[in-house]
Amino acid sequence: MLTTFPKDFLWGGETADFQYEGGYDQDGRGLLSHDFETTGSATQPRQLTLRLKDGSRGTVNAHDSLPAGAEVALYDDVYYPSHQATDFYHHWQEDIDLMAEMGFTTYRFSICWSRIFPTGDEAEPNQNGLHFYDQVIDYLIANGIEPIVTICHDELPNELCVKYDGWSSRHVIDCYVKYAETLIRHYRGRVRYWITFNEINILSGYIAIGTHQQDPQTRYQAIHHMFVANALAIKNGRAINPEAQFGAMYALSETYPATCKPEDVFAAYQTRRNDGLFYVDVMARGYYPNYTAEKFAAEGVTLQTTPADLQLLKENTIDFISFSYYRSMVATAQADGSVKVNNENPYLVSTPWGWPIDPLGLRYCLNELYDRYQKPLIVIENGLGAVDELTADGQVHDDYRINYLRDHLKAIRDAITLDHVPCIGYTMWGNTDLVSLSTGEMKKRYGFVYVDMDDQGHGSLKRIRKDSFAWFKQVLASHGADLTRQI
Ligand code: BGP
Repeated sequence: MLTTFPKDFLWGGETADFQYEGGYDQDGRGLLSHDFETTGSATQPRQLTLRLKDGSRGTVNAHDSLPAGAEVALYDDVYYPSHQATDFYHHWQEDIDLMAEMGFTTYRFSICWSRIFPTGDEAEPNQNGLHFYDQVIDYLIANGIEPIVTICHDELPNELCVKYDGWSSRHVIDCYVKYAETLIRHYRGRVRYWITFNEINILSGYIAIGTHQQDPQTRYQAIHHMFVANALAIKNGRAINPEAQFGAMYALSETYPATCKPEDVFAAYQTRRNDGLFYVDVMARGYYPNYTAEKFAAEGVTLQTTPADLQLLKENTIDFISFSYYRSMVATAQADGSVKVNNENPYLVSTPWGWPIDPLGLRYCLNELYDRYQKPLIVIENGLGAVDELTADGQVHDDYRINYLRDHLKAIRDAITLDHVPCIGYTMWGNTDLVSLSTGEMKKRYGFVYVDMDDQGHGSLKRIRKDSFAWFKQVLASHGADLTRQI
């Protein structure tokens, strides 16, 4: 019987290309949907910069529909966080050295689609792009770090959005499958774990699904095309590399009923199912579940599917389930039948960005997922976004992060040792500081490693170990047995 983490448990961190890499115009990389997104804040939504139909300048909230006739455009006087990000493109060796120093046994990162297929439509990949990740992957392996690769992290080459309206077109299925096959073939023998899509259950907007309009019909049709692309990539990927393990990644922060009133309990159950587990149901079980009809009717969605699509979904399900977990939320049934979901839980303390801190919710989530799917699980994103202060003598004392991570690791350990849930790995989000996805800020930091850069991209990009760096190193040296020791 296990009393702590299993010996072969995967320990590490993880990042996403457009938040971390930079080098947006280097070595043949094409523009990505995210390259047009400005910085924002907790109260100021990020914008896409536009050229309007009449040729004038405009902006739109990054998750809203584009005005008719508008297309995204870049302007010299605007700061776009993805262009430099925290410059992994030129710091990859130094950053991997720091991961190795902490004792990582895995590192999950995403490959930038437009670095490999700059417009998405080329017949042949950009060799410079493949070469960049050759160096990264080889260096990880040389340091005993197993790569887990996300094929698509909330993005697509911008040309696919402009020419085909992104995932609303079936043509993008072919583009994605060609891209996925290229990666699986090229990195065969070096990459075993593949994640087809990041947080597919919360993807929306031009930046993530590439569609100009954002109504439920457009979104769910796009998601259906992604389900088909996932199944085809798995089918062809298994033929290319039978050793490969395929998973998808979901945003599954837990949802609780606001009270024990039956209406609140049922509202929480339905919210959980419709907004989260629905996507896992399709990809892990291989079919649209029974409650789909009611879900789509309520949102006015009529899905176009073919018998061949449904057969593909059935025959090509994922091998493992990975998920992000940051917080829990609360659902309250409303008199008009709708559900209010928010962060207002009086029993929990929240981060400065209003996310309630709830380690037990992670144990709950792990149990819920294993009870429902009986597939291996990876906690692939977890961490604390906080304002870190660099002291005059160049240190960052982030005991709040150590506390957050320790409590969440204890919850995972309890799920493994007490509940016998097969959780096979943990990767902490943003191990090196990077740009926040939701706000585009630098001041919302997650890392073990501080990067000297501000919200406008100014700074030396110097890497500085925070206190949590030494703490995590101790945790890994003990294979997770020692979660208590303070540094
Ligand atoms: C997840 C994304 C990541 C990441 C993380 C933290 O949803 O997969 O890309 O950014 O959330 O979110 P944020 O950066 O907004 O704090």
